[in-house]
Amino acid sequence: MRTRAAVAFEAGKPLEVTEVNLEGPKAGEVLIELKATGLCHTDEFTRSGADPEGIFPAILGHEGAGVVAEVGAGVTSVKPGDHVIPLYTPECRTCPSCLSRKTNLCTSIRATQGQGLMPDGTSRFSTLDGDPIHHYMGCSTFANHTVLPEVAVAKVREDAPFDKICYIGCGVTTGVGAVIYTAKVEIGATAIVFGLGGIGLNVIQGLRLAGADMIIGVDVNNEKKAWGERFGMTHFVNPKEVEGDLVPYLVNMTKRGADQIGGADYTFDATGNVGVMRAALECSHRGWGKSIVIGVAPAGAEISTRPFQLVTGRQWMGTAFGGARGRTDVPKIVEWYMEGKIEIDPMITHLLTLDEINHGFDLMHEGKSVRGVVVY
Ligand code: NAD
Ligand code: AHE
Ligand code: ZN
Repeated sequence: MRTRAAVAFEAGKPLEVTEVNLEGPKAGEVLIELKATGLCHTDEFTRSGADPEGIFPAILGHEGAGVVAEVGAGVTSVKPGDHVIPLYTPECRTCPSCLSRKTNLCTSIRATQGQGLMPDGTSRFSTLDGDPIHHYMGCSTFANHTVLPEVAVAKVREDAPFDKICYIGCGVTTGVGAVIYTAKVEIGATAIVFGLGGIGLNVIQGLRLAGADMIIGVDVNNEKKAWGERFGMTHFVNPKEVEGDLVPYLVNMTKRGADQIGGADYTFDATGNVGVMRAALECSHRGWGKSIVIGVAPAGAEISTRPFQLVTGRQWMGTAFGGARGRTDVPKIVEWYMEGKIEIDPMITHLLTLDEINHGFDLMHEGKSVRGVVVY
């Protein structure tokens, strides 16, 4: 079949909206008609050429929602007409990682996914001239239609609006999940969130849901103060306005108890800046602070700190997709949204057509959007 897609032909160049060929689903695969997709900073990271795993040409996008149009042989968990969210972190439930119960990082299709291919080692997308186009993060949601392995498809309730729940395909689950599944934040905790964008604001609402007491938001953009407060932030810090070092400033803010040792119980990096990741670790509490890296850093970037920071009991952790097990947890997070436990609507600041997708990335760069969503 033919479908329309925004194709990244070359790193650093705008996406080109054009017709492409899409082969139907093979055994174990699902054809999805996408209804909406969010624009995540990770799409921009790959488009820009900063992703060491980036392959071109590719159809980017990994934050979608849509309807099953057709299923390949042997598919049993979804059927045509089902409403679904594509998963860049699949859940096969049979690989050693899924069976370990210690991680959400299913390994069943990760090798071919990283090569921009379906599990059989081929691509379903091609140009009208027949040249292959790569898949991206196993999802390729910047297209009217896409094909995914069954293990990478979460079935969700049918009354949930596509232009909101697409955000659960990455940003909401990553931010809220980092708090609930990865950090396992307890009632009354103190927390610092670095970067109040599409991910950081979801960390903040996750902290509110978990019952954290003090939620400090840190961003270089003062316009993010009101955004953070909207979702539960209790204090805001702009590092550019802090005199002296940021870490002691934040440690001082979190001082409590008889010994007056400061530091937050939990800190989160949602910037992708390795200097920020170090600061986040170092302002977590001596003895038990957990610092969670969410941000994705460019090729070649490395993190560092004095080992003393870890010797004295701080834990440096990372999270992908918020530690969520896609087919199990994504339908639950859709329920949380529909029941009003978490908010999504105010964070969707811009609705776009596929033809306007490059403008959506401009808005992200300018710090004007929290989430831009393409509606098909
Ligand atoms: P975004 O562009 O919407 O937000 C980034 C925010 O960080 C902005 O508000 C910006 O002003 C702020 N910022 C930039 N530099 C800063 C600094 N030095 N100090 C404080 N604040 C600073 O991006 P996003 O969509 O929220 O994504 C955030 C990061 O998370 C990206 O690196 C993205 O690739 C990554 N990400 C990771 C996962 C995962 O599974 N681990 C999932 C989604 C996104
Ligand atoms: N390709 C990059 C890594 C990118 C990365 O870490 N991606 C996250 C999801 S970001 C969603 O917006 C992820 O899921 N990581 C786990 C995995 O298996 O990729 C690089 O640096 O090579
Ligand atoms: Zn993302």
